[in-house]
Amino acid sequence: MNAKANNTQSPAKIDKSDFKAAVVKHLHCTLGTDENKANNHAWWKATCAAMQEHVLEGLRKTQKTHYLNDTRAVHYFSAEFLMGRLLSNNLQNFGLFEVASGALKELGVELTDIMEQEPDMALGNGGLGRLAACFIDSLATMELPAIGYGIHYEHGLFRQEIKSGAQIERPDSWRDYGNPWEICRPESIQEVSLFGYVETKYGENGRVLKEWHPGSIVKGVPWDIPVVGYEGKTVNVLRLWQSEASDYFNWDVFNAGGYVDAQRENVQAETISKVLYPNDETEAGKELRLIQQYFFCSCSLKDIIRRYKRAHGDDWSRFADQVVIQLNDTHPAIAIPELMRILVDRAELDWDQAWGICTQVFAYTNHTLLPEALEKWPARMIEKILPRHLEIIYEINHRFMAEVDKKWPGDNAMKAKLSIIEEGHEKMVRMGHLSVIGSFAVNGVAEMHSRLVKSSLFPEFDELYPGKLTNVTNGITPRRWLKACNPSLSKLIDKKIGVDWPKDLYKLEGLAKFASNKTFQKQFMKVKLENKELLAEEIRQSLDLEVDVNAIFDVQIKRLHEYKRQHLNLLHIMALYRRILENPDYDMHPRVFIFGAKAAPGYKLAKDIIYAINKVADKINNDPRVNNKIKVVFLPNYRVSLAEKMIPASDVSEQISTAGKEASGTGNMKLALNGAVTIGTLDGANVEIAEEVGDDNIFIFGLTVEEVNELKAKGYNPLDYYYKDPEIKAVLDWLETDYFTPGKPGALVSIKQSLLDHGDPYMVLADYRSYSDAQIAVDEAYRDKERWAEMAIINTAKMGKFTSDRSIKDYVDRIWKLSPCKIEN
Ligand code: 73E
Repeated sequence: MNAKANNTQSPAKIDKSDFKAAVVKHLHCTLGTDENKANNHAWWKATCAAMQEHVLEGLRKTQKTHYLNDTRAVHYFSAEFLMGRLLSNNLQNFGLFEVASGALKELGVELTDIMEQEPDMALGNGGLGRLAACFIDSLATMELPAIGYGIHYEHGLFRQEIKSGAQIERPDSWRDYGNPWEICRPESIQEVSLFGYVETKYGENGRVLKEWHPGSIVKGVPWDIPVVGYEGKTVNVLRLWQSEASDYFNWDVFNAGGYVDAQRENVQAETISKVLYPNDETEAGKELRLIQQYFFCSCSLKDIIRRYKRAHGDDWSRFADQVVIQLNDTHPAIAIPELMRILVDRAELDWDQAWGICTQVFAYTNHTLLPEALEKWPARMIEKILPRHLEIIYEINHRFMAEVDKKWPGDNAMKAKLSIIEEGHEKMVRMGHLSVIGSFAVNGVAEMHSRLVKSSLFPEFDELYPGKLTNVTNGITPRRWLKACNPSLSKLIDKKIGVDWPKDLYKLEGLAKFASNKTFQKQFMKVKLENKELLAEEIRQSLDLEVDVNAIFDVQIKRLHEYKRQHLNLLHIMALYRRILENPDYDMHPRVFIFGAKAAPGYKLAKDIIYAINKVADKINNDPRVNNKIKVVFLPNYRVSLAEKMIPASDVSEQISTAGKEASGTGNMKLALNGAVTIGTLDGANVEIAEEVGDDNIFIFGLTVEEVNELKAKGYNPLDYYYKDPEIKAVLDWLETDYFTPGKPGALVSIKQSLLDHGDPYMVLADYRSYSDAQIAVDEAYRDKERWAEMAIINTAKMGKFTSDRSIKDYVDRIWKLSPCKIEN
């Protein structure tokens, strides 16, 4: 067949007229409308459909090549993938953005307008889910065989509205009008068992056989989202499982067997993949969450095994050569006993052989040290939902305890400490311990975090398994986080250093030599100003608020959490306001403080902080005495697509977590890449950003981890700071009045209480003065236009290390041992 007629010629050869014809064809034949009737939504869908032709062709070639080459592949197991929008990404990666834009223009349509029609795929909470999305982008770009496995949530992270200053959660419905990228694969449906009981039988030669009689069976339906690598050669897949009632499971027969009770436990199958738990950094502890985790792990393992068996039959000896599974935190840790179950109970391998395979297949990434995020499940709950898995976990632990005894003979305290089972009034299963024991590699996500994983989270495991614990510093994809989201800066960079940087980010280093060049400084800052104008327009539209683009755009965007300390930022804003009220000539460069943050719906103080930011914003923005020196902006519904607008327009990046609490952070990298200068603590990846840009190009403040620990050991008393620093006292007392909440005194008091009565667990007051001083230094630096431009350029120039391609290279070289596989066109 004529390739052109089929419209599947290589994307490199597509021109404007081809693209136009394809869009019009889909408008007619896929959507049943025409150019005169089509609205932006229809144009968006037709454009996606035109793109999807190339995407699917790339996917087919990739899958065929991987199959023919029987490639070893990484399987990235993650309960979250925060993909955002895909049209602009896919156009960019195929090199068709300009072509599409021109083609649509000729049809009277603005590409950037129709891109706004795409709902974000918000199947994640924050950094952990976005990291997974960046990683699969890099894997495809680097032509590595990889599959992402996760859950096809019907509702992603809630949509945030702000009503009278407070957060309201609304359901997210990302596929209400159909998602043009996903493909349902009914031919690869899997079945997953739940509940029921285990029967012990005796086989030949007295072998103990375990048979799990499930109380419920659900269907897992796979939906594939193609993942297009940069330059469009490899198209990998993100496979997301949707739960459905099983038609195979016959309740009448089951009940006739006498297991009537089991029916009570039958979960509504469809509820499993209904909604993403909106908790970031907290463990939900809910039965449905465990079922979600098991559901997607079981489907994914069976999918992997089906593919393996197609090539290798029942020969398990090569499984670990072909398959590596990366566990994105402990959320998929239940995959470890599930693979053991499949190997021991189903494939009838003996325990040691099965365990040998498992411990060569799994690797685990730890993302947090926060105690409230370390997953533990009541043993009773696991027993109820997954009775066989609990037995397997006990057996793993039994054997592990023997290992511990060998290393530390007779040390029962050590056994209790390292055991997978935490004894207490309720027995709990520690998923972190299970993950470390069942994996061949364990990594933290930034140098400092990995050091803390070794020294304070798992020190004994580090002693027991030398070399198992390691670091892979996080990264971000420069394709989305610079090339696509900041086209003006990208073009300027292209002109200056060539076009190779999206695939080799260390090339940005080439900008450093122009950092003090006045002409380049002007060009760089002109782009920043244009981006600020675009964001100012967004703010106008969203909040009906005018902001001055010559002011410093100071941005804090991340989930709302006490440890991230948005309230430290807020206290400082209140202090500036107070300084201006006390001295109308208070000398500062105008600043716009911009926030974006969602709070977990059940996290009261986090919601109170959002409310406080909005109330303080109302007051300051409408107070003529402020004379526009400060504006406070809270942009609702922070999400990937909003980040793409905010990041290019930022001057200052707020990375102000308590030292030791933010494992890495990735927003810090995105902002610096786009020329924002960081004000931050020595926490997470900030430490490595500081190393790269140098002390002169970052504003570091606050206690170090060691100082935090010393102060805690000595006895931290926030009242010391309250009484010694009149500004702290004044702003905290202000929160108790009705100044910001007229007629509602005390509406903001919970923040003061958390800092004074509840011990200020994240040491906001201890770091306040140092933060305020650093902000004065920021202000001074910004006023020196040339100095600031130089700092901003250096920040962009020195971000090479933080491409997710580098992270993936680290994983590949040190953990996964994968080779690229070229896809011929
Ligand atoms: O520091 C970030 C890190 O950059 C960390 O807080 C975050 O992961 C990012 C990527 O490595 C993270 N999220 C979670 N734990 N760590 C988490 C925990 C429970 C549910 C959802 C997310």
